[in-house]
Amino acid sequence: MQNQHILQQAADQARGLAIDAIHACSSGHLGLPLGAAEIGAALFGQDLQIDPTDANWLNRDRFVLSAGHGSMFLYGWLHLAGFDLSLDELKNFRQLHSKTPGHPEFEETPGVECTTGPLGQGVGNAVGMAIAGKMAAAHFNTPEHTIFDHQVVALAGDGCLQEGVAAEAASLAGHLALDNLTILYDSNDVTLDAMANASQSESVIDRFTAYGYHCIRVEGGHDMEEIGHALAQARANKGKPTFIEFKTLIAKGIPEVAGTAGGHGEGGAKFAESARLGLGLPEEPFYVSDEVRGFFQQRTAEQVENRKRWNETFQAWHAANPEKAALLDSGLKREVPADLMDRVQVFPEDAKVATRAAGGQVINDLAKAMPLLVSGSADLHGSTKNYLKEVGDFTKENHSGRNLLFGIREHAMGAIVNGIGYYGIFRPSGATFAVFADYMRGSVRLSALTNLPIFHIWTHDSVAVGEDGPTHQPVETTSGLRVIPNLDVIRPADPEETAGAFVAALQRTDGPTGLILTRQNLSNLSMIPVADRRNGTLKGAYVARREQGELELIILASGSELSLAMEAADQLGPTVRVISVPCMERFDRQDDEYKESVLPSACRNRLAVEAGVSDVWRKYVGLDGVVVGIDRFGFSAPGATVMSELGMTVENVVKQAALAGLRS
Ligand SMILES: Cc1ncc(C[n+]2csc(CCOP(=O)(O)OP(=O)(O)O)c2C)c(N)n1
Repeated sequence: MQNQHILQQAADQARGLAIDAIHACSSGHLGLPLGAAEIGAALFGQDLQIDPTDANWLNRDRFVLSAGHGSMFLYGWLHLAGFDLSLDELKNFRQLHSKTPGHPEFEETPGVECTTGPLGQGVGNAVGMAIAGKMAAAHFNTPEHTIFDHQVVALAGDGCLQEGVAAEAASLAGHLALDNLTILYDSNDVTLDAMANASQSESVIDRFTAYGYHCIRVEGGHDMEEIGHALAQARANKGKPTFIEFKTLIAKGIPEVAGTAGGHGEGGAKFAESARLGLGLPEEPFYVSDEVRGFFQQRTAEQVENRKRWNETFQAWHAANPEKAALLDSGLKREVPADLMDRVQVFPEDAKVATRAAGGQVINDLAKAMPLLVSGSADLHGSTKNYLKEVGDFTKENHSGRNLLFGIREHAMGAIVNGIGYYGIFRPSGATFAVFADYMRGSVRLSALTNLPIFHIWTHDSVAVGEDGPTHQPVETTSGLRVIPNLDVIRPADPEETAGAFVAALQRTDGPTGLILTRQNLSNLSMIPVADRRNGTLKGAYVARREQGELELIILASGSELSLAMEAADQLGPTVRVISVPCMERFDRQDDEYKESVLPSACRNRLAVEAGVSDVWRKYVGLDGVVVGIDRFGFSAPGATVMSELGMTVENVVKQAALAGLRS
């Protein structure tokens, strides 16, 4: 390798930066930045096709530090490589408003492709980015012009690879033969509490061979030449993803802790002085030599040239393919057609349809208007009904297919959908039964934290699932999702609200949405104007039935229970208002005037009805209000029987409404 000497120097200086940053704040993880320093040098000094002066260059390689605890690895290398991340930012590691938060955070730091820290997620994100890269190539490259041909590289440790989410995602990537994906395994035989062999005895590399990867084992994980050779092989490899196991020494550079679990965290930082000396660094902390700076300046100049050459191709492609170019542009800007709602058919007034089935029609209408919408399911397309007709499946042979077959891998589905979201051209969605949303919760939480405009379809939304019994009957799931900040949870009441719900999900560009849909058929609530139901859903809540005369009681309901509320109100009399609340989060974002117009504060006689746990509804009904909910698990019986046994009947709502009214 040509630049072996200078890259080795850079590796040791990167070690110094990590030691000094972690020493300065007395927290962080030293083991990985020190143990993988040569891997970092080979990646940022030689392998990765990136342009530090244009961190968001479209055809850049995506580098994902899945082992996000080793964030100083990433910050150190981004700094050295010339990204807009100053030495002062490294000195402010983990401090308020720095660009160097404890774990890498999307959109906080140039060059950070996704938020990582919860182990294993980054591997799933990288698989999503690799899928998106293949889709982008299929949608936009032409025989004359290649504009997408980058790689996705993830660095993972034992922790990531022990996690189920990574195993699920890696297995799918092998099946899909994603040869634009390389997973680097920092194999240092250490986790956090102990040596890795305290909890792991499989051969990880054999597992990846079984997944269908091209596997390379590098014994000399600190040997620049061996590392460079393996990375070059990965880049040249076609037809399979690549997995490289690098044998490394954790915390290399701090002999007191190197190779032990004590090297994983910040423990070694107290040896900063002697470590600097041992590494051949001067006493001055945060030291970077002029030679290393010069090397990376030269490297940046090459990368800029490389990107400019690509830019010429891009311009030629742009001129030759105006339609594709406009589509790409709209994807990057997360645009949706202004008349999206009108693109969705109006359902027959007498329709009796499950909202999952309505959703299937709606998403197909929307997919025609939005060619970059992709829709996946965790082996439940037949039940979740979100299969896109006539656009094919994404397979290893067909990268333009728009249905993603995740298999029974809900958690990976969440992480992969996020990866596609991070990539930023496509509008991805996943689907499974609502009760399994908890299997993917780790990824859903991250989509909310990172403001990703993705959505999930979660069907079979209550005890009305019926015969499958309590294992398949969500009661706490919908409200459990509602407590995740920045996640919109929409539970529509009929087909028209379902149309509104999908449009809301697609119009939202600053966060994820969960669509909670029924298994059972529901009546189309055609006594409420179509426009009220659709646009009311966009607002989160609206008046579904307005009182006549003085308002005496407000009934709030969502989803399948809206029809119970409407019937109960008819029995209770004209002074009852019914509010449909498909989405609490959207309603809570409305201005006070709208909220007051829907839910007048003067009326304290309030009742909420939803076939799920009751607590969240207290924010609308107050301590004096009544919630007709289900605060227990269900049981196996026909859906209508379970609903009525658990109080989800018009009679019970009427009875409880009397209580709500009497208490004033
Ligand atoms: C999902 C999840 N569980 C637990 C943790 C806490 N944690 C952070 S690092 C770590 C050990 C990781 O071991 P390894 O990947 O081998 O990292 P290394 O010791 O090589 O730095 C643990 C348990 C986490 N960040 N995410």
